[in-house]
Amino acid sequence: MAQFEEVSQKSALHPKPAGLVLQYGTAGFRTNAKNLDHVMFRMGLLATLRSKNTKATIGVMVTASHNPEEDNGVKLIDPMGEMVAMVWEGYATQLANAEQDDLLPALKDIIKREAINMTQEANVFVGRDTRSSGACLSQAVLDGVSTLDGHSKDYGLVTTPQLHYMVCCQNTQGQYGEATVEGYYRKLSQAFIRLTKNVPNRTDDQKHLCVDGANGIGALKVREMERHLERELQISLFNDGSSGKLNHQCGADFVKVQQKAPTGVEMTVGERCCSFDGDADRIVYYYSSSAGRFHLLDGDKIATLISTFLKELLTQAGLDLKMAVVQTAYANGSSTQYLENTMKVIMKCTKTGVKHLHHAAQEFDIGVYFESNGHGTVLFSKTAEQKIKQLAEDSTSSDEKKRAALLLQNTINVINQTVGDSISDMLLIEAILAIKGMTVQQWDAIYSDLPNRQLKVRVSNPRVIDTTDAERRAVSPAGLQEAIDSLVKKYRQARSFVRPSGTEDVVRVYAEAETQESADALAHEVSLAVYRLAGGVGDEPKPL
Ligand code: G16
Repeated sequence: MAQFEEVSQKSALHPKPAGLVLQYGTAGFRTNAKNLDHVMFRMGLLATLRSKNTKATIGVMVTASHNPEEDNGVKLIDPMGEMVAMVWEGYATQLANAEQDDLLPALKDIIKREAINMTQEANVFVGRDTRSSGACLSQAVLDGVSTLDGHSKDYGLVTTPQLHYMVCCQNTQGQYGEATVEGYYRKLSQAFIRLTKNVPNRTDDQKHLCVDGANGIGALKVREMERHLERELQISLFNDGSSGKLNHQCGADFVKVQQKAPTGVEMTVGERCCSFDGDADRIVYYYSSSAGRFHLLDGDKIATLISTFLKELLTQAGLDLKMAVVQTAYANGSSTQYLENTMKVIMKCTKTGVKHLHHAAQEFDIGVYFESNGHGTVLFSKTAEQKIKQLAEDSTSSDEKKRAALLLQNTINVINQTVGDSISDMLLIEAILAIKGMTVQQWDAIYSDLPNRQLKVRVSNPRVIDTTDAERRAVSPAGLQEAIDSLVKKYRQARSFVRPSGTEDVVRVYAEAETQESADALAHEVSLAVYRLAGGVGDEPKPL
């Protein structure tokens, strides 16, 4: 077949460094950009096969999100805008690691296993973040698509959630929205304005928000979005990429892990600030108190605010819909307690990675999912959306019910249900605070976080650590879980777990306890156990 000859010829122009082995991790492939050209070409091939296989448009996002500027990576997007199906992650790894001569057999193997009709049309949407390596790497993706005669549309610089949105719009024939960046701005901003416009007596101060763009794509896009917001939200943008380095000392990951303000943001005491990450699919909020203390409102606080708001609206609307909150092991113990015991919502815990949370959330009428790091969104089932619509249009329902149903409808429209989205989440949070007349301090006071600490440990192969129970317990290497258990017993209200990162070459350590000193000490001791039992490299971890 001519297509296969093309693959052999073109792939030689995107050679694989011999011996290089990469894994499709938590959110795709991620490593130093100089090792990724062949992966991108091959992901262009794979996305084309997936498109033929699903008879739908597939997305390929070139990004390494929160990683440093010199890294890059790729995330594959399935037809409804969700992360690519798990079995295709396996194919991706197979294809990325095939040596040059084995590429064609690997490709044919996938075609055979999935019984793909190679005459079927294929469509692939491609986007990239602001990394300097992005232009060449997305060209390699496009080359891969055209090699198998697929059609492609290059959206150029977009946020990851914008590309997820485009894919969903395209495959729902516009039902979810228009598959253009302008269409995205229009849908979200109209819903936001409808939510906030009638809130009485909002001052300019209340409409003001400081945004840290992480020197990335989110900064460019929030600027474009702002023009649509009719000054209902007034943004001071910092770290807009004009001088600083991507994710360096700024952005959502830095703020969450370091538990401190990013550099480059001029914070006024008590004022609401938020940080995006490098591809604008995560958000965290924060403020500083008059005593100079830094207060972080992470994904757990965001999930609490959103689920409280939704629960109140459901009660006012008299709608009996099943709502759940999905978290991971990183969720602060106080948040889980509050949601379970005070708010009495159904709670689920999954492995890290939005693909896991997203699927768990789909099982409910309303699934609120957030990772502590600020990655999350809300999913509404078709039934939930229909019931809300019916109520909003029902001329016999009371004013209170109607108002709640209309608020729910606009809430649905401001949310990007395909994946976590910094811009959409920001608009939702700002709308909720406005409607509830709540300050960031009042939001923060809903519950108090247990002090916690996250550390990274370098080991020769992070995958020697295997986990179970939604990553809360280690099953290998031998003796590690026992060591963690006995360290945890030394502290009050303590909990700790370890897991290999799927985006960086490290083991992540999480610890929480009654005091910050205890959380820091526990995190350090667990890091030492990892270093000693899991093949640590470099210097032994030092106390904080
Ligand atoms: C990605 C995933 C997130 C995950 C994060 C860290 O985020 O989409 O679900 O929490 O990586 O994963 P890990 O701890 O395995 O490194 P992003 O924003 O970097 O794409």
